[in-house]
Amino acid sequence: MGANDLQQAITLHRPAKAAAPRAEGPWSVEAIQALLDKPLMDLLFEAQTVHRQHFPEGDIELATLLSVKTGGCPENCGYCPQSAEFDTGVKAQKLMEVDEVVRAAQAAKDAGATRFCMGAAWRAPKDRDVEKVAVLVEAVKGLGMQTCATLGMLEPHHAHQLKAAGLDYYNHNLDTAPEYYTDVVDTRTYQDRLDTLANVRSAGISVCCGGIVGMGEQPVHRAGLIAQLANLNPYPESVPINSLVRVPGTPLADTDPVDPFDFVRMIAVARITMPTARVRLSAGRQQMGDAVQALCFMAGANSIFYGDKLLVTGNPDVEADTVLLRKLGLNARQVQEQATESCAA
Ligand code: SAM
Ligand code: DTB
Ligand code: SF4
Repeated sequence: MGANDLQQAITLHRPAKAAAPRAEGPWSVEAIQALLDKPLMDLLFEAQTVHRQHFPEGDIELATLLSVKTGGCPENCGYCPQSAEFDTGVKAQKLMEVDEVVRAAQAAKDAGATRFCMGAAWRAPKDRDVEKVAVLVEAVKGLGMQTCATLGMLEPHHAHQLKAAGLDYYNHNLDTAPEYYTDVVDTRTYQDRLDTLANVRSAGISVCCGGIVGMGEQPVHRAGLIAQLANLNPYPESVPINSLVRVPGTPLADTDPVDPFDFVRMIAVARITMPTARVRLSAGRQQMGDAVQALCFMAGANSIFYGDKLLVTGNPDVEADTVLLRKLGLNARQVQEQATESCAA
């Protein structure tokens, strides 16, 4: 084949046309479904184009999680190892003391994390719980980190109290489409979730809201989740996309694993529909492999949970992530600094 033939073959295979920047919402479920159904390479190209327009530096945000109050939760979220209804072997623990939390946050900061997210297995915190968490938030903020908390449903006065303590983000996921929600949890409603998100917004706290892929949902439910997120006005500043961690003892433990390319598609569509959000490649990375994670970054993921543990399940360790980021040429400066420090130690 001559050079001209080769050029022609390439041109015939894929007309080289840059993806047009998309207008922002409102998004119909059908429009999102159409994106999810695109040929993967076209979808990746479009997502990467949007990504580069809004995040020219291409850095990956590193957020560390800590379960500050573990297990014994009265809700029955079918995916969750911390529900008291399921026998998962998770031991309930009371709220951690401030100095323990500060030690963990300082260690996360030293490892390169910029955000620290405190999770509590509550349906909704009581006034006295919020008072205690406010102390934790203030202490972590004092270390110069961005603060995030995920504590369950919040009343307006709780949100204001946390904001006053220095809370930057509140994580509260919609998890799936409204029509599938009752298949997953029935101790609260979708509207309860939306009400908490509105309370968080009104208090001036940035919203971290996403969902889970791989809970036995249909493709239309995946499109429905993205439509809900992208049509929040404004859409969330952070969008965690979790791949279900199938924990023995939970009702969803035997669900079929999600096709990795379908997961990548969800990241890409989150990026296209919420162009300025930090899209977080969240739970499930331990089961994912480096190549799929690399595709997720290509699709526009620019945040990860960073640290050996999520809340109660595992996560790739810091060293593995450092190696992966270095191999991919991501966060070159941070990775370099960390390597120098560990050599000096
Ligand atoms: N109790 C609070 C709540 O439900 O909002 C905060 C903690 S809860 C563990 C935070 C989020 O973690 C859930 O909304 C869900 O999206 C995610 N999550 C929990 N278990 C998971 C699992 N096994 N796999 C993937 N994501 C999970
Ligand atoms: C989110 O979207 N994922 C995180 C965080 N927000 C709180 C939690 C993932 C939990 C995975 C299972 C576990 O370790 O409990
Ligand atoms: Fe409780 Fe949150 Fe787990 Fe649901 S996801 S059982 S509310 S800790």
